Amino acid sequence: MRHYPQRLDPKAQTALLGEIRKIIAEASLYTPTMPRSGRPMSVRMTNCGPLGWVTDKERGYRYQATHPETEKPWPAMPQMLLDLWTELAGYPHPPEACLINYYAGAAKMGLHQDRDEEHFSAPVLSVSLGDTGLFRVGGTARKDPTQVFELKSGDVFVLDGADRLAFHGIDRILPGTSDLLPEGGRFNLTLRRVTKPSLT
Ligand code: MD3
Ligand code: FE
Repeated sequence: MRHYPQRLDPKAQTALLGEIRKIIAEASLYTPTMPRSGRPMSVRMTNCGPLGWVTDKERGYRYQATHPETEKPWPAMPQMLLDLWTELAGYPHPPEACLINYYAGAAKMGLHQDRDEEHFSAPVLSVSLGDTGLFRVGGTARKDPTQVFELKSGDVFVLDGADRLAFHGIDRILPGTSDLLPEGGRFNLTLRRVTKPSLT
């Protein structure tokens, strides 16, 4: 697991936030629901790039090329994010999905693994914007001991190797820790590869 504290300076954070606002204007944040129970998640989500991660009661966790409400293709991934992936991911193919999570005041995300992708050889790259998030990460078994890190605005994390399948979650955000978002809260962007690159 590689942590790049403050990899984006305040100017770059503002520029990236502008790109995220444009994406949300086209592909609004929606409230995902858990498979089977239909229970709403506290985090709101949207995506950019060729594929997006979605979940609902009927069809569960999956990647798809369209927004679940508008059924329009996801907006393109901003060049800044593609460049960040090229620079830091160490993976010779571009990311296919960028999940945009928005945590308002009391939102959190329970401990889980990311395993809806076709393969796990590509890293996951995460960018945080706005209020600090308390990020909990353990091992590849749910019962493994966990550690908590603060994810601050402008921080980038790259998860590869064994850490790619580590259990992780967001315990809570710390309101008022960043001035980037006037409305408060936290955005997290996760860039992923979903499909196996073809050998040709
Ligand atoms: C550790 N998001 O969207 S990003 C998720 O801050 C997710 O919104 C969190 O977990 C958030 O699935 C954490 C950091 C992250 C992303 C992927 C990981 C940590 C990870 C994959 C494996 C291990
Ligand atoms: Fe995750």
